[in-house]
Amino acid sequence: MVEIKRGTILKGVGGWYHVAEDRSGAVYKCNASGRLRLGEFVPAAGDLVTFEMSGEEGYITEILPRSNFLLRPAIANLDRLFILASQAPPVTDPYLIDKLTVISFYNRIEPVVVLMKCDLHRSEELYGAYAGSGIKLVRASSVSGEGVEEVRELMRNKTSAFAGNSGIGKSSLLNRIDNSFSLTVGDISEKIERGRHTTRHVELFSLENGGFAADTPGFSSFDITKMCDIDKLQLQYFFPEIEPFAGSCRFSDCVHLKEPGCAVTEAMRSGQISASRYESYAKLYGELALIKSWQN
Ligand SMILES: Nc1nc2c(ncn2[C@@H]2O[C@H](COP(=O)(O)OP(=O)(O)OP(=O)(O)O)[C@@H](O)[C@H]2O)c(=O)[nH]1
Ligand SMILES: [Mg+2]
Ligand SMILES: [Zn+2]
Repeated sequence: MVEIKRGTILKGVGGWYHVAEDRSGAVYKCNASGRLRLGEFVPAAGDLVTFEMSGEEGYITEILPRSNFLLRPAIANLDRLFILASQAPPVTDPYLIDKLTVISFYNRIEPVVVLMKCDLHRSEELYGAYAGSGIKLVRASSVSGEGVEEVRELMRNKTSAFAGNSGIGKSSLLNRIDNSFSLTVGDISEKIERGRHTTRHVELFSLENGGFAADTPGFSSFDITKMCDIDKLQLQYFFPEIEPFAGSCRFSDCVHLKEPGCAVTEAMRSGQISASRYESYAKLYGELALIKSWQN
């Protein structure tokens, strides 16, 4: 009888998939039936699959139900999204961080904001914006080692992805976290090469402490377009620090922009909600309202 194995897809290359078996961690090269590849669910990195071996090669028989799926980069079943940001160059626009935190919550992925290059800049403003937000926040440096252990612990037995603008330090941090990584750091030629290709394949690495992680391209190519699926009226629930105030507004249909008696804008004025986070909420609300008015 053929033994059915279970594993996680690490990457897809030219119709082949590298699958790490759950029990042994061994990686097998597998192909997928046309039914799977042409079906609704094209296998992607992060997919949990069942497979059978025929000689040296494997054959994916089933993709197990996904807890979530991001299209760009194509990655399934993420537990955590590490959003790297800094006030040291390249300085991060908080609006980009906030778009990614919303996408994370919407997809039931836990975001973690990592303030990078803390050896150069403590990023006080960003720290202030996220410290009371209900979003996990870590200060880190791949030079001093600050925060490395904390990030490593957050990754244990989880599937994680790292996002952040080019040069923020994603590859440097992953290299320090786990010996499975030997990613190129600050390599100009690699960046030029990457610029020519709009799609870049995602690769998950097995972590020594259990779990998987992927380095991903910058914010620009992230799944921001998928924002359109989010209903502007739901947006408030994807800001953990706004939600608790949302029920206390004078009007039950308050969207916390210009309404009188709004508990959210009041909390912002009294410093309980950061002004930068509130601004992102208002800006995103405006963008979502615009998308919907085009579609209707
Ligand atoms: N001072 C300081 N420099 C850092 C830190 N992390 C990374 N760097 C430097 O920042 C530059 C970019 O780091 P990378 O790790 O290549 O950045 P990346 O986010 O992977 O960039 P892309 O691969 O282009 O998306 C390199 O010169 C690193 O040495 C840090 O914590 N502190
Ligand atoms: Mg990199
Ligand atoms: Zn309100």
